[in-house]
Amino acid sequence: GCDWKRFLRNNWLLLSTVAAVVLGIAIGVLVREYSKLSNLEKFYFSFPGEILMRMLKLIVLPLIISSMITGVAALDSNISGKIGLRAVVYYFCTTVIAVILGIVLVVSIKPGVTQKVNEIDRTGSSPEVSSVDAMLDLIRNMFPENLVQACFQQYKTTREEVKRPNEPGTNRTEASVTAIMTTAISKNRTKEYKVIGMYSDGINVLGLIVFCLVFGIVIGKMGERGQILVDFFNALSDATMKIVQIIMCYMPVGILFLIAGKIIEVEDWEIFRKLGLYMATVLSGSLPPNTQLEQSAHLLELRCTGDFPRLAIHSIVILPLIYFLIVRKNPFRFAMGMAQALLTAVMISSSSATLPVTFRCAEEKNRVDKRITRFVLPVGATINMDGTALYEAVAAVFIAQLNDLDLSIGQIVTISVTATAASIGAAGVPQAGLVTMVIVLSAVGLPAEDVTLIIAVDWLLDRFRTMVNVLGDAFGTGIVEKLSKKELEQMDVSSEVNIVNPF
Ligand code: DAS
Repeated sequence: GCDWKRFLRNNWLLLSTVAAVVLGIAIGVLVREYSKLSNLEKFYFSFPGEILMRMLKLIVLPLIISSMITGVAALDSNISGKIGLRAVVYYFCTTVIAVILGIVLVVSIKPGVTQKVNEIDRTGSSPEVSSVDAMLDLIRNMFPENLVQACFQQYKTTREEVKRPNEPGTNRTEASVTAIMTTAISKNRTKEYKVIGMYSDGINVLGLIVFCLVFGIVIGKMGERGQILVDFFNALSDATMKIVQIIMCYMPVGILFLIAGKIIEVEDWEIFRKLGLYMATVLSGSLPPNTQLEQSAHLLELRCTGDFPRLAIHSIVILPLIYFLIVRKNPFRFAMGMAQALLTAVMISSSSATLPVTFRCAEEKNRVDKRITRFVLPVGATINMDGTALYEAVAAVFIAQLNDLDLSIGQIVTISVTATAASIGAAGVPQAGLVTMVIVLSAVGLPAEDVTLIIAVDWLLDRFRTMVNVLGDAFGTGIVEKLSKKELEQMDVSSEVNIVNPF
């Protein structure tokens, strides 16, 4: 009776999004089967989905800026320091756990060992990118030279620019990655032309976060004169969240067309059948050599799908366990509260564009303190990527196995460290993890060009690692909130004392 109605009222958005996914898949499959759409028509088809993506990306910029600044300004710098430290420790520990989990499993299961890559054409040079370059580029991004430009950073993606990556100020990682992809494409190693462009539209979130952090602290300390700015950004933050609410009403429509459009567009339809077969093999516990599956041409890519079980262990066992041990509440209930955000992450494979939804779920459904979410979520979405870290470590070991290379303990440690760094450096945009993988490969002397071996399945894996990334951020808010309870309560008391009646 009444309970049922309440449930509907509280969850109508989630329910209609789920319905949209189901309907989208059905429509996608039907259109694919029964009509021959031209490429252009396929492109038109997902138009409503494209609009959703644009709206989400649009709102991310004011969201990050206003929430970071007000989040930091609202806290005493002493307290925000403590909260920040806790968040960073959590991010770091969970990322390292993810990497270790990935490495232990891939080293013991050895998915890449039986397959040889002799057939791969290795002529032509792939440009070099060292881990030093990667670190420098990461730090470089923290200090954008132009704040306005940081909001719509244009990565260097033309061939012309790739030719001279040695100029001062050039982000060598990006330049090299582009060169590698260009070579791969010219050798026809990949059909995913989009890859080249994937890095080209983005916000330099890391740079903005660093700036907003400093800005928030400064205006928080300025007293009365700073208050006008604090008020301004508070109002901006409220307005932004209102707009997010509006966008979310459009969400089911957008998602329906996104998923249907993707199903129509996928070329390698076989991937799903083989995936099922592969998963069945993995789940049944063994990988018998020379099965039919083993010989199939796509084995190379399929091996990487071992990432699914790994990602699942991290998100169903490890993260919930950490949450339970610290917060002492039901982690799955918390995860259910995040359902809308997790679903969105799978659908759009970008943790940055999912951020508005993550905010709403954490604040409205899970009732996490806004002083925590505002400050902790934007940072988490940018630097905390458990799924990406796991994936990069696994893929690097996998590629080493394909190359018949026995990794020493030292090299495995190097892979772990660079995979952690690469996940921090990866932007929260689709397939960013594939790009920063180049760093991991170069660090242990593997052919960086081999990232192209796993491109074919990356779009699919990307969706699930993005979900794990978002889940990790979400649990982080709950955990940091619990750990900071004392400070937050103290602040309530002291702010009550400090309220001065202006009249
Ligand atoms: N898809 C990215 C994200 O938004 C990261 C990745 O490509 O690994 O989290």
